[in-house]
This record gives sequence, structure tokens and C-alpha cells, in this order.
Amino acid sequence: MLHERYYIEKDKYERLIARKNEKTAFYNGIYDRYRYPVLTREHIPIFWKYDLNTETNPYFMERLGVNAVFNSGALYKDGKYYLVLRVEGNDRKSFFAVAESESGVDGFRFHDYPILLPDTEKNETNVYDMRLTEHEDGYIYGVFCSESKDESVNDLSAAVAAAGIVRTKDMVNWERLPNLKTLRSPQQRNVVLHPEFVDGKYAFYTRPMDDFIDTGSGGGIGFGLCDDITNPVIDEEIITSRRKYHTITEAKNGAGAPPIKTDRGFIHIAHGVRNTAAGLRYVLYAFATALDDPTKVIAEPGGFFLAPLGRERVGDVSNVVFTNGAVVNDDNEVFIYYASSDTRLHVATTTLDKLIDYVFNTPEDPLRSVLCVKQRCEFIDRNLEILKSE
Ligand code: M1P
Repeated sequence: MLHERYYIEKDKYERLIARKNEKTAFYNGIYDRYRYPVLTREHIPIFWKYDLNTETNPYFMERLGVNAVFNSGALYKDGKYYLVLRVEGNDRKSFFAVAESESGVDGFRFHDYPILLPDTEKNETNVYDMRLTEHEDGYIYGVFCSESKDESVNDLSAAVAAAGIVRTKDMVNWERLPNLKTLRSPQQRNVVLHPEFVDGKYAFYTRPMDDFIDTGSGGGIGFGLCDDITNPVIDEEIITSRRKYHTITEAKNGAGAPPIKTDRGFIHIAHGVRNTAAGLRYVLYAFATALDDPTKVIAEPGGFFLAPLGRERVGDVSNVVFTNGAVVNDDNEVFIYYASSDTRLHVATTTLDKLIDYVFNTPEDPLRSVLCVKQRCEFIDRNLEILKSE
């Protein structure tokens, strides 16, 4: 016999999962936004949070609460959309859980259990932000942040971030590989595995950092090669997408979803961070790199691709959008999964053709106000000519 409240909560839960999502009136011609987040803490199965035994839980109390569901890796396979979410318990520890859907915009349901990672890194305290890469070697890799307390300094909050690696073939059984070693960077976060071998080696997008929060001298999104994924070591990292003064990447940037391969180049959707009087502001931006050289930036639209809007602006870490997963389905529709304010997960949809058009035909940031005004005036000139001739 279950507690009577169970049935009420179960009914709410099933109605939430069955709720259809719909595009909003938002328009920019680049992508569509949706009315509802695709996953929130309300989507967590009841039996992850409540003890269903009426003897040990007579008041039907939440015993293991979940605070947030956000930053997810993404995979489209055999007609299904898989997400590996960052789930954060009320105890602040994050872990990973798989959810799947038939539509990619609604109906996401978690598997019965979260992912129990093999406990091979004994100092690891927290894990988060898994990027899923379907690699040409036949495995699906998950690369994530593996965080440990920094015991080398006398500071309770000091932490060290490294890149953890797992791989699977079925999204159920996960093999853990050793953490990535980057010989020239003391800390790493936002590491992404490139889907193809480069010069016969595994290729990673990295984010060299001197410190846990500040990237310090780190110049932007790095790139490095490693011979053996089962003993992953990167010596040299070169910078692909650079941080630039007075742009959306001034404070830091980081790779997001694994790059999307197109006829014109690899398209990257990354995050850029700038400082404001109200704290850091995280937005998404896009750029393309050459097919024969994934480090060479060949197109970089100016400004942000997607920024926090309306209710997205508020959450545990406000004024943040963050992506670590995007997929292309069999109809060349693109699903960009992005979290808002470290609290819940949304989707934006577009098509491959539109994404290519956006990346290759949107003007670059001229980097100075006077040049930006000149750019806009020339743009207005051309448009007024068109309007006059109508
Ligand atoms: O709080 C915003 C984001 O901060 C970190 O990203 P970055 O390393 O670029 O600062 C990550 O912890 C990320 O999970 C989080 O969303």
C-alpha cells in the first residue's frame, strides 16, 4: 500500500512528461525557442526522491531531493534523442543521468537509475557537464569535468578541475578511462572530444586554465592531440577560438557541443563569458573551423548566438546560458540543448542549412564601436536602397 500522496505526485509527474512543447513567438530567423524547458528537477522520477515505504516515511517526505537538472550532453541515435544530464542533488553534488525522447523537444523520461561511474578517481568529489561524442572508432565517449579538492593550498574552497573520460556502446554500461593529462595546463574544464581522428590521433578541444574559476593566461579554446585514449596525455595545446578584449568572450570561453560536420567546415557552438557589475554573463556563440584543419577558424559571426532571455535569466547562477550538447537528426534538423542559469534545460531548434548560413554569412565583430557603427550604417544603406526600389 503506497501513501495516498504518491498517487497525486505520480499524476503530476506523468502529466508533465506527456505535456507537448510548442515553439514560442520569438523570431530571429536563426532558431526557434520553446515554451517549456525540456527537463527540470520536476522531471526527476519520484522514486529517486521519496522513500515509498510508508513505515519508514509515514509523511511521504522527500528524503533525497534534487536541486537542478541542467548542462547535458546529447546524442541522436536510431531515431531517438538521448541526453546525459547534470543532475545536482540538494547536497550540491552533481551526477549524470540519461533521459530519452522520441521528439527531442518534449517527452524526455529518465532511465530508472542514474549513471554510477566506476570509482577510479579516489579524490574526485564532483562530476559535471558531460559532452557525448560518437567517435569514428565505434565508441560513444563522455568527457566531463572531474573535480577534486585542491590539497596543495590552505583554502577550503580551492578545487582542481580535470577532464574525466568514459565510453559506452549502449548508453547503459560505461567504462571509465583515466583522466586526461594536459602536461602544460594545471586545470581543465569544458573538454570535448573531436569525432574524428586527426593525423591518426584522438583530438580534444581543451580549455587551459591556471585556476579553478579564472582561466588566467589561458587564451581561449585549446586543441591538442593524444596517441592513446586509454592513457590520455596531451602535450601541446594550441588555441583555436581566442578570447578577445571587449567581446562576449573577454573573461573566458569554452567548447560546448562536439563540432557538427558540414560541407563547409566544422560548426562549433561554444560559450563566451564576460564580466559585468552584476557578475559573469554567459552566452553562446558559434564559429566554424576548416575541414582539413579543425584548429583553423574560418568563420566567426560577431556577438552572441543565444543569450539568456526572460525567465532564463534567473536561477541558481543567474544570467547564464550554457550548452554541452547539440544533435542533427536524419532530416538535418538541429537541436541545441542549452541550460539556463544552472537550473533547467531548454532546446532551440534550427536546420543545418540555416546554421551554415548563420555561421558563414553573419558579419564578424569589427572590435571597435566606430567600426561597428560603420558596419551598421553600410548595412542600413543597402537596406534603404532595397526599400526605395520596392
Ligand atoms: O556557472 C556557469 C558555468 O560555469 C562553469 O563554466 P566555465 O568553466 O566556463 O566557467 C561550469 O561549471 C558550468 O557547469 C556552469 O554552467
